[in-house]
Amino acid sequence: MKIVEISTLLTCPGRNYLIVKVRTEDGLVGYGDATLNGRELAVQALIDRHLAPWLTGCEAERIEDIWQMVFRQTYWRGGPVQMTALAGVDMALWDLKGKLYRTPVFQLLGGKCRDRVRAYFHVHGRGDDELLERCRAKSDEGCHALRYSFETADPFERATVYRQPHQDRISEKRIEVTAETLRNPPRWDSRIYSEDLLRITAVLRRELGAHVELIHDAHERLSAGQAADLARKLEPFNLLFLEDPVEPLHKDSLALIRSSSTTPIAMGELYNTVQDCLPAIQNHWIDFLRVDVSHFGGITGVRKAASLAEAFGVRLALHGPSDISPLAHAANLHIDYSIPNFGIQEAVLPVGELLQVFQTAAAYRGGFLSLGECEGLGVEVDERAARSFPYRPAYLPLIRDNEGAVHDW
Ligand code: GCO
Ligand code: MG
Repeated sequence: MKIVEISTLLTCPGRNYLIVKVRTEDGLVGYGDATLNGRELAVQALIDRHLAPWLTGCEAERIEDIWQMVFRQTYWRGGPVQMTALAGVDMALWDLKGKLYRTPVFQLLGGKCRDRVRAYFHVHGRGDDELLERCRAKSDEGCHALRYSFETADPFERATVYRQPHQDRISEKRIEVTAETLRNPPRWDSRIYSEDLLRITAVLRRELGAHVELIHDAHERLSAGQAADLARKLEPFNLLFLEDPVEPLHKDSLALIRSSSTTPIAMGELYNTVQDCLPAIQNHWIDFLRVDVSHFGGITGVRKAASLAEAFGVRLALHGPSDISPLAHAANLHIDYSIPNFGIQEAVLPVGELLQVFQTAAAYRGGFLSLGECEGLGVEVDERAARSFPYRPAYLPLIRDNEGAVHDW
């Protein structure tokens, strides 16, 4: 069954998503997600101009072979743009194969290892009180795993507020910034943030009790020493994990954190290949691997990393932010169902205009995600609706330190 067309659709139902569509000679269609936040056009050009002509005519069922062709035979390996393009094509091929055999993708991956998938959600508050109130509300809804973030005022220059990356509470969308905002970015001070994090975490643990799972994302903003110190001081509060304590290029820093503390560590949303994950996994520096199905060569790529992690007792907590589409969130679920070393799933529920473009078989109830009856990924794409929400240029935010130098975001 030959591929006759690979095309892309860039849509902005609230934020930008790049949808990949693969069509075969039998008229079957599969969809995948190739969204790379802030670099959508680069991925789109790679798929439309380079991959589509090259892959047209290939056998659609030979998913691994196509994966190897794109990963190895193009000579230029890895990197976020290429691995996102590959991810979109790979996901679409799995979707298509599921539709061909009229079965959900998790069946093709070996079948279910669990009946439902434990999920965690983002909770953001401006200060201790607001954060606590929102955590309580989320936990009253039945969600007992919370990734908390907050804003903190500079004690010396009270007008300066430090913000952590977060998603809007109502729409669950990250607030993207315009070119104008990039010229005057907000400030950041890791020392002040670390002190406030310790205070806020103590409040949350005390007020929410021992059984709520707490997750904190440091978003690669700390130095190795700061992260090691913080991880050690967070031990009494029993986090499920501390995420991305250091930036991804500083993999060796994880060794210092591990030798200083027993706080579980999660990392991986900025890794693109199994080779990127290797040191963290084989040295037992992390407890949870958080790769992103859309930036890691799709389901085929993530399955490779999952097997490697399984051998070292590392569990998966796949990246599931609002900047990947319901197609990728569904792909996450199919993987979560079918791997033995699942940990927890980061979740965002589709709202607003997103629901006009994507109808997903994924459902959420009382802290768990599940998939209803479905074929392929279980996501219907309304292309007409997608076309009615044209691309809007948007950027990831920047921050600078108090002297005005660039700081990791
Ligand atoms: C998370 C992440 C994201 C990223 C975003 C960047 O853990 O959910 O850190 O929110 O900031 O994916 O585009
Ligand atoms: Mg993160």
